[in-house]
Formats: sequence, structure tokens, C-alpha cells
Amino acid sequence: MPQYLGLDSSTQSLSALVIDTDTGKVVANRSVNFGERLPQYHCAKGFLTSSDEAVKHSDPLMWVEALDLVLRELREGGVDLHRVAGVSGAGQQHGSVYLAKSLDQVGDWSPTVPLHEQVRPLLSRKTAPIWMDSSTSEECAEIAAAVGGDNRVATITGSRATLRFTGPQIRRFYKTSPAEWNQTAEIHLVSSFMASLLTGRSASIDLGDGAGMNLLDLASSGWSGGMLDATAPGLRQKLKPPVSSTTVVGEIAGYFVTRYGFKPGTKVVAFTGDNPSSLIGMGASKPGTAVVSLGTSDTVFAAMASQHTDPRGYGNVFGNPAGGFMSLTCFSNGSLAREEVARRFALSWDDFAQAIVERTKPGNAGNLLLPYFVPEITPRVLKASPRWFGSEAFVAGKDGAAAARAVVEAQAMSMRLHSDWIGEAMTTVLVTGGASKNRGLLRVLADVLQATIMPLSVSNSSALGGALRAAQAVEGSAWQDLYARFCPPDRELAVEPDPQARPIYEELTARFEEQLKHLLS
Ligand code: XUL
Repeated sequence: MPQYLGLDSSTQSLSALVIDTDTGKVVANRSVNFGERLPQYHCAKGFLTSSDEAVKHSDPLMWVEALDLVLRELREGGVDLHRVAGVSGAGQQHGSVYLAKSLDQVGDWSPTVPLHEQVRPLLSRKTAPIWMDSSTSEECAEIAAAVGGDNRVATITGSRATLRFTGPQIRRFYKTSPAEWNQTAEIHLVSSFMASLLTGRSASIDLGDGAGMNLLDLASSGWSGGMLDATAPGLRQKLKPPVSSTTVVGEIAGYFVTRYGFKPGTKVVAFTGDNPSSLIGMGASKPGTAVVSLGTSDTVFAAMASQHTDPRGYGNVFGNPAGGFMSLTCFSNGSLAREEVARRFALSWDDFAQAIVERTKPGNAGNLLLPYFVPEITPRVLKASPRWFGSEAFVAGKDGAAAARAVVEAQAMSMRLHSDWIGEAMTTVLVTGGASKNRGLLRVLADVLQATIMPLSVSNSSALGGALRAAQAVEGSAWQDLYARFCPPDRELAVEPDPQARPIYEELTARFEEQLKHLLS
């Protein structure tokens, strides 16, 4: 009975999910939260604290140690990893790991020494910049100028030079740490780093996640010479050529065979970005369905029928792991903003839902929030600056129920305003992510977007996407067969829009847009 393991190394946790393609069942689903389980890395929310709000780095050794932890837990939880015929997975997008030696030259991992201790001496840079970093304004401008402007960068790579993207991050490293740059032999994304750990060899970056670097030429599916040159000298030597997302990048390393009982020869399929992986895990890799993912970042994405870029410059084009492209708009004030409101008003997650559904109404009695508790990607807000507009109690921070509704209404209105370029009619929207079972959030999304909101039965769609991609590559199964078995929507949780809310949100969204203009001007 073949089983497949999907991993998702996201901002705040590493998740592992095992499927059985004979029974059509998810047989295990576990998660290791970095802040809670690995406090020695000082990344309470998945990243290191920094005196500069724009700088957001993480410790890559934490991701390595989490891999050992989650596999140990799977085994202790009774999962027979010998039955796993293939592994794939995903990583938070754009984050990068810098190695002093290519893993192709390191030799096999020793099974007797914890993996993070073997990886530590290989790092040429101790920390990894992640997608939340916004410290590269200067580098973005330099790269765009060298290539012939932002529109040119977008035409080649699918996105303008973008603060969190790996190319500008690499350029900053090259400029600010020349000695470490010179010691760097190989650069990985979080996704290819995780696949490299599993194979013990250097795994190539896939086209799905590779498109989030401002380095990939979407037309040729290879690194763009012009973008590489504009980013840093000698960069081509530090990157393996990218591969299609369905490529088998190697076999599981002996370390994992000895420690966790994997079968020797188990195939590892290229890892991809968490959003491209979710596209698969939601069964949405064909154009026609929009997805909202509610995680540390909120994202809106869809498979693209034809490739185009966002005229406003915020949206991105990534590779669709099933072939072609996907569009995405990313909002950094996702769960971090919701969690901050819940913390300030001492609301449990249940209180939060109840406040929205039972204690407040669409339009929130005129209370309105600009929800920028951390620097925002869409629209570009460089300094955290939440702003409250409405009744006195609300503005004075004394109305927790209204605050809960306000943050979610603002997030949904921002999605509505910034996702039109995606070009998919939002009549039915699939939702995924940690918060996708919260009935308060689903209600507001349905009313603001005026769409049927449909969660899937499995909320960890990125790890599920990894398991499905492993099954597809190893068994040669058709995507649609896998989707029919593993991605059924949870119709009981579906939420229909209230038509009476439509005019209310027309007006509130116009007010929101107006206040945004003031903030951005
Ligand atoms: C997408 C993005 C985020 C991260 C979060 O472009 O930056 O959604 O992938 O994990």
C-alpha cells in the first residue's frame, strides 16, 4: 500500500502529512511549531527579532532540527515510514540559505550525529532572510535600473523587483557582507534546502518557487543572464539550473533510513513554494478557481489561463507545479495582524469568531481599521502603522468585538481591491490555512467578496500538495484523480454571501480605499 509524505516548512511551523493512495486517506498530519518547540532559536513567531523593523531573518538550523523532530514524532505516532514510496514538500517562499560547500561535495550525512550539527559548519551565512524582510529598497532600485526598469523586470521574471524576493536579498548580502559572499558556494531557497537535507545532495530549485526570485526567465524556464548579472557577480555558479516541479531530485539519504526507517531508494521529488504547493493541495491547478490562503501571510492565488502581470506592480507570477503559471497577491498582515488584535483585546480564537458572527454586523457600525501591524507588502506600507477610525470606544481600544471584525473586514477589503488583476471571477473561493475553519473569517470573506467560501476538509493544503506531488511523480497518477480523492470541499462549512451586505461593503470599501490613499501618500 503506497504512502506519500508531504512536508511544509512554513514561517511558524514544519508540518508533515502522509497520504495512502490505495485508501484515499490522510494517515498522519503533524506539525512542529518553531516558537513553542524550539525556543532555543529565539524565533517566537518564526523569525529573529531585530532592531530594524525591515530586517526579518530566521535561523536555518531551526528548520533542520524541526525536520528531525517531526519525523521522530511521525514514527513515535505509529507511522511506518518504510511504506512511504515518495516524499515532496514545500517551503515558505523567497527565503534563502547560503552554503560554503555544495552538498554534492559533502558526502553522506553521518546517521549518528544530529543533522543540524552537521549542517552548522556548512553555512556561509548564519541567518536566512525570509519573505517578511523589506530591507532591500535600494537593491530593488539598482536591479531594476540595471535591467531597464521595473516593467522590464516584470516582463522577464513575472514580478517587478520586489523587496522580499531572493534576488534583491542576494544582492544586499553581496554588498553588505563581501567576505561571506565570497565564501558562498551554493544558494538555496527554503524549499530546495529542505529537499537537499532529505537527499544529502544539492537539490535544484523548482520552477514554481524559482519564479519568486526575480532571477528566472519565465519564457525560457532558465536563469536569466541579465537578471543574474544585475544581481551579483558570479551568481550563476552558486545556483544549479532550475528544474520542473515534477522532477525526482534524488533518493532519501541513509541518515533518514537508519534513523526513521525509510526504505532505501525512496524517491524525493523537487520541493516547491508553499503557495504553488497549496495550489495543488487545493485541487486548483486548472484555471477557474481562486484560492484564499489564511496563514502567517494571507495570499490570493489562482492558476493562470494566460500569463500576464499586475499593472499595479504588487502581484506576482509563479510556476504552477502542474504546468503553466499561477498568479498571486500576498498580504503580510495575515495571521500576525489577527493574532495581535486577539492579544490586545484578550480574545480567544473562539471569542474572535463569536465577536464577528454574533456581536457585530456587516459594516461594523462604521468602525474601520487599516490593519498594518507589521510592514505590508500589498499595498507597500514600509512601517507598521495600524490606524483606527470610528466610534470613540473603538478608537480608544475599548471595543474588542468591533476590533475583531474590523481587522478581518479590512483584510478582506484589501483582497478585494488588490486581486482583480488575477482575472478569475471570484464566485466560489476555496480557502485554506490555519484560520480557514474560523467561521467568523469565512462569514466576512463571503460578505465582502460576495462569493461562496469553501474550505477543504484538509486544512494543511501545502503539505497535502507535497504528498500529492510525490504521488503524481512516482505513480504517474492523473492530477484530477488525486484531487477527487484527496481534495473534497467541506460543504458543511461552506458559507454563502448575504446579498444585503453587498451595498454596505461597496461603501465601506470605498472609505477603506480613501484612507489607504492618505496613508500611502
Ligand atoms: C508569497 C509569500 C508568502 C510566503 C509565506 O509570495 O511571500 O506567502 O510564501 O510562507
